[in-house]
Amino acid sequence: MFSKVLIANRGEIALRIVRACSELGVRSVAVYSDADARAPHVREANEAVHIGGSAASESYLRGDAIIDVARRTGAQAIHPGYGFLAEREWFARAVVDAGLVFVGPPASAIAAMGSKTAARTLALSAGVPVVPGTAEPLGDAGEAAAIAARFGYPVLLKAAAGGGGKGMRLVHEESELSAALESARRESRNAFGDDAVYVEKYIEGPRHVEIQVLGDSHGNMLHLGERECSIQRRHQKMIEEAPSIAVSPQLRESMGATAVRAARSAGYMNAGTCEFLLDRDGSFYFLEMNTRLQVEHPVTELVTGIDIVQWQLRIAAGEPLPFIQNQLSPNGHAIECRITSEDAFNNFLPSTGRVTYLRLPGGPGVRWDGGIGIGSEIGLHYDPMLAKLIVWAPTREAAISRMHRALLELTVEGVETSRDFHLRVMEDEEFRRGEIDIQWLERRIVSLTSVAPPPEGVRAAAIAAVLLADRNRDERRIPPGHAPGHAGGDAWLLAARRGGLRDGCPP
Ligand code: MV4
Repeated sequence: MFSKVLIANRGEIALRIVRACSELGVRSVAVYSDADARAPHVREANEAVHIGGSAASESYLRGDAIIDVARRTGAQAIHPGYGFLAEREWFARAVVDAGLVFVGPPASAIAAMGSKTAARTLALSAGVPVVPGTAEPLGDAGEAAAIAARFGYPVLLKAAAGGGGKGMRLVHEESELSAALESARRESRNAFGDDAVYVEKYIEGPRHVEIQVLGDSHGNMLHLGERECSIQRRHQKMIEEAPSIAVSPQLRESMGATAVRAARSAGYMNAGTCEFLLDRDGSFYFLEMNTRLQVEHPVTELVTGIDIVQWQLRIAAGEPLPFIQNQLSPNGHAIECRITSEDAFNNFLPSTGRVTYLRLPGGPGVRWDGGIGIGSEIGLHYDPMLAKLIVWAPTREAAISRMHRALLELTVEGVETSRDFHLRVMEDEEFRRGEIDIQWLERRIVSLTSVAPPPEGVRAAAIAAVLLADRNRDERRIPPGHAPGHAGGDAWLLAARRGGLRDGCPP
């Protein structure tokens, strides 16, 4: 195993990797920007090195500077987390060229899966089902119309360089096609510097189900089952769970074997994820492969008992996987809610400010993967995801109930968060029945976010009560773990509850 690893990331995922390193007896090196000088990932790592300004382009995207820090601190490997440099082929290559280990797939596998048309072609040749459509970029509108007529409308135009829904256009009939093609090209050119567009048959109301794979450097490749990721808004996932209620053991085996085949075809190694659309009739189609650790990896960890980040490090260090596929069936149910600094009741407007109060949930089956603390300044430089709240329980029903309870325990003051939105989803009857697909959230968002917040006076009084209770605690200066209960806070929360606030928590 390595003795020291550099973490080229920030926030909750940097902290998650620090924890994995710590448990493996590996020293961790954090890097940080101006804005993150006092961030939790900096405090928790064994060493931390400043790399530049607050803008990501001046810090977390400076691959050469980061590799330099790894050399100077004696780190043997770099873990990129997700986002930033995680899927940049040139970075993976530069790390290896510097004599270091990239904790992730080979640069060639990142490249192979980076182009959506190339990934489709690769999948097809490996016998992996893809949505009916073209593998080659479209020519003019006439050619597009001929192809679309062959598949039948509606069709979906997609950017070859794409991802995240950019450059994607739904076309219901031929009369809309040429305008849609033009605008898909324009958006794709602006976003990726490439206007190649291809066409697929549109799949109506599918689920987004993805398979986690793990491959070592000895030729072993396993899948860790699926994650249900249909609850998303504008291509940002909000809630994920494992397993999916739409996936039977037989379907899991089939999708899992398919994901492993897709990964092998790209020469994949380390942790990766194959995304599928799962149709209502049980057919599934490979969409793309994410060549990184994903935000939602914890739900898989909780149902398989496998620490994916630790295994990323072990695999990168050359260890073989000791599991066999039939040991890996999911146990119980896990749900993750992404806690973002967005005001769900105001069109998910990003919210900024300083975290003045933070009460974290706990108790049975609750996991908090966070990157904030009291005093954290939430700005606009980085992604609005502050933390992930993840729960495990024996059944889906119990997991939903547990998530609801944990969300009630969570209090974040100083910045708006998605907490109350998640509470509404956990209370939703359709969600509880598992009747979800990729359009579910768009359909339900108005009713989910139209619940009137309590009157401003009650809200202000409750916030004042919570802040006052917190200040009382600070002034007593009792070290954490030695406080005699939570009496002050409880009394105020009780008062707030009598004042008519839902469960005493400020909305
Ligand atoms: C699709 C689709 C329906 N039919 N392809 C969206 C992002 C990109 N990765 C692929 N996406 C989709 N491709 C066909 N042929 C619907 C989507 C889609 C979607 C997919 C996964 C998760 C959320 C989504 C939200 C809207 C559309």
